[in-house]
Amino acid sequence: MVYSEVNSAVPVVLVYCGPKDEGREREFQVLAEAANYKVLAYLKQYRRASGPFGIGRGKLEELKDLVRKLGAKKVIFYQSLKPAQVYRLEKELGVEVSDRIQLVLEIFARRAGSREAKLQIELARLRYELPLIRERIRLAKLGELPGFHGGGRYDFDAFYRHAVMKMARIRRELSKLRERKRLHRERRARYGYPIVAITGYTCAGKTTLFNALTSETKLVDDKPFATLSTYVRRVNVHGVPVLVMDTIGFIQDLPPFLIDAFYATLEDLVYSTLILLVIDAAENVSEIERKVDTCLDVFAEIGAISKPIVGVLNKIDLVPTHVVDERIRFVKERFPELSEVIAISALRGWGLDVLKQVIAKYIPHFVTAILSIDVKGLQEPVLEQIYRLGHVRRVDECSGVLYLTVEVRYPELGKLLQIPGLRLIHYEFGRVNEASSKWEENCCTTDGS
Ligand SMILES: Nc1nc2c(ncn2[C@@H]2O[C@H](COP(=O)(O)OP(=O)(O)OP(=O)(O)O)[C@@H](O)[C@H]2O)c(=O)[nH]1
Ligand SMILES: [Mg+2]
Repeated sequence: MVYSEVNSAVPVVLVYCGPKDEGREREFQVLAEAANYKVLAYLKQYRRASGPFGIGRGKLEELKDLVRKLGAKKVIFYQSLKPAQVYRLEKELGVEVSDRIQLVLEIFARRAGSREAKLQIELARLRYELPLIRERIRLAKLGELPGFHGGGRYDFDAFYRHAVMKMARIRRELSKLRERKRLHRERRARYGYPIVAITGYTCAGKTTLFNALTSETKLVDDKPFATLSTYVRRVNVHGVPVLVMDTIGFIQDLPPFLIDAFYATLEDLVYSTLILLVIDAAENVSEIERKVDTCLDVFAEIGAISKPIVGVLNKIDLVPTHVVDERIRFVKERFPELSEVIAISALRGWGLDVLKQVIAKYIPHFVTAILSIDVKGLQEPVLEQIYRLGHVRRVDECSGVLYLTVEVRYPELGKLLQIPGLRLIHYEFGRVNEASSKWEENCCTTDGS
């Protein structure tokens, strides 16, 4: 297929090699355009990529022809290419060759705002490029390739060493940033706010929903990966304070190293109380299926699949009511792991009241906490205050320390923790009789029995 319309900057030819899949094929082009490429032509081969060039000889000739005739400056492959394939292809085609992972990295790099996001992208880019540099070193040593930027072979070695050192530096800085985040998370947990995480495939409308729930004005865009960091805001849902979290969108076929480097921002999901999985209801069922599958795979990978997950079919302003009903039925049947499925339009504010009712249903209204206080410093008014705020279910004493098992309405937990001398040992959402065996274990170890 050859395109005549002009889009933007660098002219490219896209190559898709794999099973026929309209959703994936279209998404690849959307990504290329989001990275500001002008797509001149899109070559497709519906079979497994293999061989020294990743495509068959016949297709390679076709590709060469297209590149020459259309004046393309770059060729981008859907499938990940091995370093040796990149160099063979570049030699044959006479233009730069890259792949979809590189494309995703370019978009991330263009859009990253926070320091953490920038570092994660830089680390992912270096991890991706290191094998390519290694291959260049190998070829230079075999005398098959001139030195880097026209220099000698040692330029490659120096560049490689520099990249390795830079990666170590970035890892150190990232681990400091993550430690700070961990402390933030602990503080949040200390005050007992449940977290409602807004997740979903890229462009599903997560940030639009986040803005609607929190009255924020975070960037919304019709291009993929508008959001690259998690944002958290406190809101009241039916009188209960809740932290609402916007997250980075998912996309199919990401290599593990990119998930590792980038989706570390998603570790917050593991600490959430409820996951909202935003789904674009305006897409057809096979797209919905592909995208929800991708999201659930990531949840499983990061260990968040056991949370209650509510499917939120968004953009219902774009489809007739009977289609919305069909989509709801389809998602419920196809994904029984979703606790329930509701329909909204984040843009128009439709269905947000129902959404809040659903959120209220899943967030616990009670917390069971184990608190400790020194018997020596204990005074009557302190005990009175504790009894007024919560329901003391059990009192144990061990080596001059009192351990209190208190059931408290969850908005009151913050007040309880402000009582001088009182320390939070452990807490769990729910009343005492709802608490898990883990809670029982914890209780037993605390009172020394
Ligand atoms: N018609 C309609 N458009 C919507 C709705 N919600 C979001 N959109 C549009 O969908 C596009 C993507 O919205 P975002 O909120 O940026 O989506 P996102 O899921 O945060 O995307 P990423 O951060 O890139 O992963 C924007 O053009 C929004 O205006 C909706 O309810 N109805
Ligand atoms: Mg977003």
